[in-house]
Amino acid sequence: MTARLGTVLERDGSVYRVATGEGVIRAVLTGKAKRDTTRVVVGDRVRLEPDAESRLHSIVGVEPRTALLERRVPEGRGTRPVAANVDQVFVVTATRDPAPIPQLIDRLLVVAEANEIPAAVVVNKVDLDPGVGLVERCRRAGYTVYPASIRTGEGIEAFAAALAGHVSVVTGPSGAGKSSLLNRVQPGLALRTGEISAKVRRGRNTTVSAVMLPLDAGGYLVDTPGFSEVGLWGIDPGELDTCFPEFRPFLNDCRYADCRHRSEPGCRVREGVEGGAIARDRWESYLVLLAELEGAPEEWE
Ligand SMILES: Nc1nc2c(ncn2[C@@H]2O[C@H](COP(=O)(O)OP(=O)(O)OP(=O)(O)O)[C@@H](O)[C@H]2O)c(=O)[nH]1
Ligand SMILES: [Mg+2]
Ligand SMILES: [Zn+2]
Repeated sequence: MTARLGTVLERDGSVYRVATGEGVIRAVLTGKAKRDTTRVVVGDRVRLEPDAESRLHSIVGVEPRTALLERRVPEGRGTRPVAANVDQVFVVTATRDPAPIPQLIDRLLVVAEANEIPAAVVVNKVDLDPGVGLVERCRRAGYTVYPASIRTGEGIEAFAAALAGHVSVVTGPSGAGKSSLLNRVQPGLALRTGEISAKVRRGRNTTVSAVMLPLDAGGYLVDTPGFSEVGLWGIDPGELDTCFPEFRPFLNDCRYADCRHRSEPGCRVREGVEGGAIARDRWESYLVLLAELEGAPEEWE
């Protein structure tokens, strides 16, 4: 029997929704795949076989991944894979409601960089506040920024064009407007969105798990639940500097090859900060993340 291939769109308990050439089917992990695979995630390309006894297909194998976006929940143990085979990440932040947290944006950008997935930033809710400083900050760091508003429609076309033909993930704090933006890009999606006040009261997200959605314009996008904290893991502290694109031109010229760009003599990054080529608060984000990585135990607990 020849297994056919599909792309995992969503997981509901132990059942996966998988897109195949003949439509969307439901499948479960069985046998060898269950033993060998730590986790099947949204975006995974899986091999499927029909199961004679049940209406569900069996996932009998997972194709090698080209990329895996994962993150660590600080209170949790180990890492949580979010999506496989994505080729770009959009960090979505609001200009207001909720107030943007530049440090959190930097963390999410570092997660993308460390996973070697190109990242861009969507600065949403520009109808509430133009967020000029925020837009500038991200552009100066070297990122493409899409100022956007689902109320005025600003930036939606440019964002939609950037999604077309790609497999993209949107990530960012709860309430930033990720699901709202995706609904606006493709109105038929009808993703659930929520009022901020209701979220705060309930203390939970409107979007509860990652889901991959086919786009009419070609490609897929993955909506993820927002979160307030993201832990870093598995990044060599000595390589964190390369996760800040605007640091890269300076990295080879520090006096010490293993410079951590704190207060070492002859540090070009530090000079870049003093001279204004690197934004000070980006460097400060770097220092916070560096300390976190240096303090992190090699293995979890
Ligand atoms: N004024 C304004 N409100 C917006 C905009 N985009 C989204 N909102 C509102 O912000 C609230 C949160 O939007 P969601 O799309 O649910 O946010 P989310 O990022 O998907 O949140 P989680 O699923 O919890 O992670 C909703 O009430 C939206 O109507 C915008 O551009 N301008
Ligand atoms: Mg959402
Ligand atoms: Zn240095």
